[in-house]
Amino acid sequence: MRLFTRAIVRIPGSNFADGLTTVDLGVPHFDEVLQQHARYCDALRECGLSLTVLEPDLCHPDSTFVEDAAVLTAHAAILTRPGASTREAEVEAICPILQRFYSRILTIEAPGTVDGGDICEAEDHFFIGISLRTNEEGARQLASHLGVQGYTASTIDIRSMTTILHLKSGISYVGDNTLVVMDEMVANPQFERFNRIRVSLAESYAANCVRVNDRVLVAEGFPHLQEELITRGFGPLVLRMSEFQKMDGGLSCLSLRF
Ligand code: CIR
Repeated sequence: MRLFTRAIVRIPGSNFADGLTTVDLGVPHFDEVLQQHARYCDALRECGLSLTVLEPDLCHPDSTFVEDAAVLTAHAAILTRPGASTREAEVEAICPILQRFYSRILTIEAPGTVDGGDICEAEDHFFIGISLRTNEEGARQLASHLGVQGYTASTIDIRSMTTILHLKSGISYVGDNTLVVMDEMVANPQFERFNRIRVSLAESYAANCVRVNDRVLVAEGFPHLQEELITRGFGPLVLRMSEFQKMDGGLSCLSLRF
């Protein structure tokens, strides 16, 4: 598992609640959004990361979900081309920040679309979700960029799954050859070579967790996954995510780690 030293985050804007969502969990409370975000940033620092904290971007209410605008490998930053038109320009905003850290910046070109949330890195292999946001052409371009860097890639079509927005809403690679997988996807033959931690239907939201150095960030309120992680020797760091969940957001989307 890659060791991370840095992360980029963006403070949510006051119009955060105007972002896209497919769930009906109520309107996020902005004070609590900010608190949960601040705690998330502290957690990344506890994991040893130094943070680049970007100011709120009121032109893009979803822009706190920075993960969707880029895919960062050990060798290059790949700017995505988000599948939702309201999010397209988030990429321009993140580009100069990535240029500070990466000399090699690659792009996804039209008609390709890719959301970072659909990209799951598992050591030298990348799973690419084909979703309502990431299309086949975007996946093809991304796989080609990754191939040049020595990675392999394969696609997983999640378009028939109504309960998840992105691939990583349903699976996470937590290191030690282990995937955390929501019940609905656990039988996928592509996951056979991994140890799998199965997330029950009742805890589905928790399948989006994030390994950061020696900890695994996991959403609060999902005790079975938490126990399972402990049993297998992972160190869960539990974070309250209720307000981000209301906007289809999970732990991974709130940062770009590298
Ligand atoms: C969206 O619909 O684009 C945002 N409201 C949520 C994005 C979540 N991102 C992610 O899972 N990577």
